[in-house]
Amino acid sequence: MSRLVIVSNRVADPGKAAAGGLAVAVKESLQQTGGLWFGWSGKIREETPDSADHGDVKLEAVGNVQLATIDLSQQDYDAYYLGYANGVLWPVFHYRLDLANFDVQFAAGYRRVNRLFAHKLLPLLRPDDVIWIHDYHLIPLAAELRAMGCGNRIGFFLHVPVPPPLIMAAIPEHEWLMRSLFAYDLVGFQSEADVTHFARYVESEAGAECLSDGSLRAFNRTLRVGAYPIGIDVDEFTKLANARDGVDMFLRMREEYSRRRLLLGVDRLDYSKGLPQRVHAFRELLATYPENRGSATLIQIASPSREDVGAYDDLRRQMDSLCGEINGDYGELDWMPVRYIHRNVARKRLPGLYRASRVALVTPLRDGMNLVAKEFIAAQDPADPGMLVLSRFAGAAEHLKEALLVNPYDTQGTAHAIQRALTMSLDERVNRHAALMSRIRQFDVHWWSSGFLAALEHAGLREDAGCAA
Ligand code: ADQ
Repeated sequence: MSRLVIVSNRVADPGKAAAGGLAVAVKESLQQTGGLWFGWSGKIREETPDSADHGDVKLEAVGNVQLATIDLSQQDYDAYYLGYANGVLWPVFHYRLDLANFDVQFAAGYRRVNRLFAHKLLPLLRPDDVIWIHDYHLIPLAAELRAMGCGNRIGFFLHVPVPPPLIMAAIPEHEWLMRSLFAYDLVGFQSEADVTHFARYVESEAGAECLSDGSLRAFNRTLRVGAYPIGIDVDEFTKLANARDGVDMFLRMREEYSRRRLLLGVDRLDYSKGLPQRVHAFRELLATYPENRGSATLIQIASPSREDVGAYDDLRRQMDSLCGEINGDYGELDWMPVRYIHRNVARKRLPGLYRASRVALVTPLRDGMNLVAKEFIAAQDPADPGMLVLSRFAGAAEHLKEALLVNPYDTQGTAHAIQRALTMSLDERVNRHAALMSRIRQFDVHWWSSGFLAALEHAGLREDAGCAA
C-alpha cells in the first residue's frame, strides 16, 4: 500500500487539540491511515548569514504519523503567509476585494516559499507515495514539485471557496495561479458551486473544454475536479459529548442558564464569519420580539486568529464596541444579552456548550464549508435538539437544507429566522435534526478523505511528464 503524505501550511501535533477546520479534519483522517505530514513548524527562524537554505527538516514521530516541519524566516512569513496567503488569497476567495493588498513582493514571497516547500519535501518522498496537498497557501506546490522531476500522484484540496471568474481575475497573478492547478492529478473543492466557478473560470480565461466525465482540458493537460464536502468524525464527536468534560460543561451551562434561552456562536475571529452582522441581527431580535429581553442570551466565542493582519484588528475593535453597545442599551442588572469571549474553548468542552444551546448561529458571509455547523448537529440530544440557523453562503448549506437558511446581510430576515428557531415545536425540531444527522453521517470526515483518496488513485496517470506552470 502506498504511503500517504499530507502537506499543509501548518503541521499540528495530532495529540493536541486544534482550533481551525483544516487541522481538525486532517488530523482525523491521517490518524486512520498513518503517514507523513509535512509543513511549517509555526516557528520563525532567526536570520544568520548561513541560513539561506532555511536549515534542516525536523522529524518527529507521533503514533503512526511522522511529522516533518521546517521553520520560516521573518521575511518569508511576512510575504508568503501574512502578505499573499492571508492578505490576497483569503480575502479575494471570500469575495473581499476591498481588503486585498496586491503587492508584488507578496506574490514573489509566495512563489519562493512554495519552491522552498518543494525543495525540502522532495528528498523525503518515496516513488509510490501518494501526496495530498491542502489549501490556498500551497496552490503552486505541485507545479514546483513537477519542475523538480516529481512524478508521484498528487492531489489538492481547497478548503476555502472559489469566487466567480471576474473576482478571481482581480488577482494580478490569477492566470499563473489557476494554471498551476493543472499540475495536480485531482483537485477537490468543498461544494458544487466551487466546481462550477472553477470550470467557468478556466472556460472563459483559458478556453478549457469540459469533458463528458467532468474533467477539464486546458494547457495541454486533463484535470479531474470534483466536490468533496468535508465533514466531521460524527461518532468521535458524539463520544466527546458523552464524556465527562462534555457532560460537566452541559450541566453547568444548563444550570447557569436555566431560565434563559441560550444562543451560541463559535468561530475564529475572522471577517468572513459575519460576526458584526450576527450581533446586529441579535439586536434586531430583541427590538422586534421584546419577549426575548431578559431571556435570550448570545454567547459568542471567537478564537483569536491572524492577529498580525490589519483587517483582523479592526474587526476585534468593531466587535468589542458592538457587544458593549448592545449590553449597555438592553442589559439589566441580572441579564446581559451578549457574552463575548475572545478566546479558545477546550475542544472537549465544546460539545457540552453546543448541547446546552437552543440555537446555533452559523452565519458567515462566505465560508468554504463550516465544521461548527456539523459539530453542533452531532452534539444535540436527538429527543430535544437545538436548532441551527445557517448562512446560505456557507458551503455547508448545499447539503444541510433542513437548517433554517438565512442571508446574513439581511438583518431583519435573520432576526426573524432566529425567532422561528427559538419558538419551533419539538416535533419539527426532532424531524429536522434527524434529517440533518443523516446528512452529516453521510458526508463525514472518513467519507471525505477516503472518497478523495480513492478518486486520486483512479485519476488517470499523468499524460505528460512536464511541469504545467
Ligand atoms: P475555519 O475557517 O477554521 O476552517 P470551521 O470549518 O468552522 O472554520 O472550523 C473551525 C474548527 O475550529 C471547528 O472544528 C471548531 O470547533 C474549532 N473552533 C473554532 N473556534 C473555536 C473556539 N473559539 N474554541 C475552540 N474551537 C474552535 C476552514 C474553512 C472552512 C472549512 C474548514 C475545513 O474556512 O470553511 O469548513 O477549513 O475545510
